[in-house]
Amino acid sequence: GGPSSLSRFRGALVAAVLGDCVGGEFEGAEEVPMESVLQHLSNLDDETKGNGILEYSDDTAMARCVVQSLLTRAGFDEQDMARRFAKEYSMSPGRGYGSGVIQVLKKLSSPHLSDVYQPAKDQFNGRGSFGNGGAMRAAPFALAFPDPADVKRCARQGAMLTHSCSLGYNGAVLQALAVHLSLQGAIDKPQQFMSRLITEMEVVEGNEETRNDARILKEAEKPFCERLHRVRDLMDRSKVSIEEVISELGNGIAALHSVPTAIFCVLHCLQPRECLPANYGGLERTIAYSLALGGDTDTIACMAGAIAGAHYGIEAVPQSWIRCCEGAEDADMNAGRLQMLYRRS
Ligand code: 8NA
Ligand code: MG
Ligand code: MG
Repeated sequence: GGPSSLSRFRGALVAAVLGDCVGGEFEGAEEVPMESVLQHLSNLDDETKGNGILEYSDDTAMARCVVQSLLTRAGFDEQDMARRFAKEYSMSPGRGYGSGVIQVLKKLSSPHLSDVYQPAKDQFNGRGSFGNGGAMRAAPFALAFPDPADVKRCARQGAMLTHSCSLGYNGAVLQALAVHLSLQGAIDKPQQFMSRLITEMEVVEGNEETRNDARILKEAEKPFCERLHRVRDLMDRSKVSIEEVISELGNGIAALHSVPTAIFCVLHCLQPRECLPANYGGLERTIAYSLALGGDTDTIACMAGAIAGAHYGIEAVPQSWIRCCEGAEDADMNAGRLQMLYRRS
């Protein structure tokens, strides 16, 4: 479909859920052979295997809260969103949340809380979390607002409800921007897409908080910009091994070690690759490749899925995968509602 078509909205929200659900199988694994990934994915096509439904984890649970809040409040309302995160956690605490964020979610459910951003600020001795938990749920912001200024501001504020370190919330801004650009067809020109992301992130990271956090954590002055330059260098290479991707970009639970990685997965899989089946389309390649990196597979595949889904559209998503994943049909319904909000803004 054309820029901002319904197909792209549906692809983004649905493929994010698929990445989370199919990625759960390998989460935390150090090495994931591609054969294991392909076996896992081919089981989804084989209904006789009856491996039941693959459940979604914290990534989708929190993204659903973001979607419901944006739709119900017809925009960003931090009080409402915080309440939904807290309620979702108390109803299903077993979705694989990060060990730190659980404390924030418990505090957010207190009726006496006056500042919804305070619990996140108290994390890690006042430094705040740099985990990818803000980024993993950032895609819906790109699907709710057409203006990139709104996308950046709301993705940042939405992430700060749990992640107050700039290396956490700036990852959410980057992920939302990547989905925003992809929705408009910007990945048709991958080099320009990367240049636009870098230009945007130069501004996003050009402030005192980012410089401070980066210095304390011994990162480059503009950590996400530096990683995006690495993505661009890897894109230009004809052959890149999985080991090189992991050592250059990472596959971990920090936003810095996973958001640029997810972006790379999408760009690397625009073309057919030797290690991936020839009958796979780009979206299937992206998800499979994300899983083969190991580490935080559900979250990297979820973020890569959102960006790739916005690029290829819903037609690229295998029906059999949708049927196997909890929450995928729901995401499909909500994508249309988000597009209505997007068009109204
Ligand atoms: P979080 O805010 O608890 O952060 C995740 C982890 O990152 C923390 O538990 C810490 O170990 C570490 N961390 C974050 N900030 C700091 C800091 N300032 N100083 C020192 N350590 C820090 O949780 P989240 O919402 O960011 O979740 C991130 C990931 O954890 C998600 O992928 C989610 O799925 C989950 N998770 C990951 C795995 C895995 O093996 N990759 C397993 C279970 C859950
Ligand atoms: Mg998860
Ligand atoms: Mg994860």
